Amino acid sequence: MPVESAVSSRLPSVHIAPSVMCADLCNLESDIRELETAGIDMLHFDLMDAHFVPNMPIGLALIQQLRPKTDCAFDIHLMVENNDFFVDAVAEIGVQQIAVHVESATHLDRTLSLIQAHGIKAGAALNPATPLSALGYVLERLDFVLIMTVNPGFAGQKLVPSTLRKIAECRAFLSEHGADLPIEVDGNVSFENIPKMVSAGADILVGGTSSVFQKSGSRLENVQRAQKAIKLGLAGRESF
Ligand code: S6P
Ligand code: MG
Repeated sequence: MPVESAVSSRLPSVHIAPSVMCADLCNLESDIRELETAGIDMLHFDLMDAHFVPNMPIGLALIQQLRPKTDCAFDIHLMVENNDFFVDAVAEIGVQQIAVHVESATHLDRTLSLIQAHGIKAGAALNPATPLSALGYVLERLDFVLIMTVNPGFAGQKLVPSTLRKIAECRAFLSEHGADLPIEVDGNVSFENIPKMVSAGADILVGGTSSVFQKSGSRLENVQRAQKAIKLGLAGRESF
């Protein structure tokens, strides 16, 4: 049975969402300005609690202080145990989408409903080893899917190889269920990996140390290079 609420909710183009934890946190405002000049309209925030994942790079205060300084959409990736606390906290700040890990959510359907009750897009995030079947009974609640292409917790990791076919299988799984949802991919979204990820069906690319924040180029040069890689990927979509 098609999931009517989800039909045609896919984004018209591929978006790059720079990962704020990879930015220069001492000069964050100037980093954001440079990204905006490059055409970026979405920022990815990794909220970790040092329990679900062993790290805690940025917190709520940073998101709150940044909110009035940019019109970019705020894309929140929760890697925490107490999901509902963080959902309420970031909703209060004003964010546009929130992804919750299926591995940490005890009551996944309830947490997705809570996100949507705040008028925010709700996504389910999957660790590399988590099967797509985990999405089966929450499809009606989803506005997007977040496929982790590294194990969550840290920037600068190597792609988990099976995740490339997982993106393609996720696209097929969603189509089979009539759920044409955007797929976000996160982890080692490098200039080399972007064409493969986009060909496989990725719509939102989290840009970290392997693309947007790569040291060899300016933010602007890196975004332009990523956009070229996206074009290659879109051309290759036909082959999937
Ligand atoms: C990792 C986190 C990510 C990273 C991003 C870093 O747990 O969810 O959003 O910030 O993956 O990108 P890169 O290119 O360094 O892997
Ligand atoms: Mg992330």
